[in-house]
Amino acid sequence: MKLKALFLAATLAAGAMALPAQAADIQTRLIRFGYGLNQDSNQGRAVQVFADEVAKLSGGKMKIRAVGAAALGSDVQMQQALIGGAQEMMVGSTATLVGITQEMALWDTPFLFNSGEEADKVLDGKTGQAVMHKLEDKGLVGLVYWENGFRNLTNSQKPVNGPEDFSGLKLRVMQNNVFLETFQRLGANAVPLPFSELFTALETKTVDGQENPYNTILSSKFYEVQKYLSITNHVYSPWIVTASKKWWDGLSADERDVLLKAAVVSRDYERKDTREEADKALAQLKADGMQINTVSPEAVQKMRDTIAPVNAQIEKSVGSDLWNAVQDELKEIRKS
Ligand code: TF8
Repeated sequence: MKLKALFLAATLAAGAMALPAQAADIQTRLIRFGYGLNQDSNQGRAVQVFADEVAKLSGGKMKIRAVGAAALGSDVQMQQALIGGAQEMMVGSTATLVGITQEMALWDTPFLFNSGEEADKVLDGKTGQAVMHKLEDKGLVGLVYWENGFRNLTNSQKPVNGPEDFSGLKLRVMQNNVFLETFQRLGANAVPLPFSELFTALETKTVDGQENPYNTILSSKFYEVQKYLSITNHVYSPWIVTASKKWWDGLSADERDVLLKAAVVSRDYERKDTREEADKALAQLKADGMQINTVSPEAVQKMRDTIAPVNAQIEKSVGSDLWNAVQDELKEIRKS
């Protein structure tokens, strides 16, 4: 009798574990998820992981329709579609959100993080989450940060060995005042452009260069139109997965839970994949014929000094509380 009861309880427990997706309050949903890079990129791979996980956790009821290569629009256009409720989800640079939520400018601080692991701790910690939640006042819901990566400079004209080499270069920057001012201070002619227009702008020599992580320089084939890659690591860029708040507010708790859980799975996959691929991407860019130089620590220090005034501007737009909170968190992290 006892054994039978035990067996029954165990079977029920096993059944219950397989059950949630069916029993949970989950509707059949089609979720349009846009992103800017090619499908064959660290971004595209992680979107696929997210889509698979959402399907799994929802018992196939929630279906992600992933659309890459900015086919649904640039980051800024997609953000507006999310706010208006015409699109459900996207992933893109935090830098392109600064026009909507100025606190995001915190992540544009040049040389803020020394490693991806430091960035993870701050972004997933108190300050990172506080900044993310600011989006909700503006009609967006932030789910997780992914790694875009440390940014490096490419151009078609010359190797950049220090701040003096920026003069005369026409560089595309993200549509964001911090990036604009940073590169103006370095002496470049900085031109804000959406990423979706960048390849053509480089190809037609509308601009001489741009800056992005190795993975993106490779997956967007910039090596076809850029000769020089100068390693500066001048800023760490996060990506952020966002949802339309209009739409999110109409989801059940179970549906939100599926999306949040899948987002965390995709985040962990994406950061690992991005870090593993970065070194390989650099080697591949070299093999593809790019001329690569590492900017010396002394020259990097000169760059830092030249752009230091940008920090005051960032502190002003994000507020001293957030600014100091990140500095304190970094001090704590660097102690251990
Ligand atoms: C940039 C960004 C982009 C990303 C991507 C489109 O340079 O680094 O690569 O925003 O999601 O614009």
